[in-house]
Amino acid sequence: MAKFDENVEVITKEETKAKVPKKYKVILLNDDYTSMEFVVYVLESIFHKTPTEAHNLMMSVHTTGSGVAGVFSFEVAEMKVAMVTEAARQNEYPLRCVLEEE
Ligand code: TYC
Repeated sequence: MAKFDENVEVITKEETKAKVPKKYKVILLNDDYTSMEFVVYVLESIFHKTPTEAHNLMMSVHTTGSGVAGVFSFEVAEMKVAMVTEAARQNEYPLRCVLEEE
């Protein structure tokens, strides 16, 4: 609280609450045309999965329709989506992934 003159009082309150940054899921979507090998390659190279993790996650996406490849800050998640999309287009696959707020 600061008193400037007889008539005006300015009350200041410090903003102390640190906001927890939101996290975003990168969700891989199934399709009928992308090869299983390519999806495994994407999960290993872009999402740093082990060969076993990549295989299991790929099969889970294949059977259920979607799966979480990873959880990241918005900037990193956006970059992962761009990298997957670019690699898929280079290889002429329709593979898609999307962001979802956690
Ligand atoms: N369904 C694809 C196939 O049978 C494999 C696949 C798995 C594609 C996961 C996309 O995100 C995906 N070749």
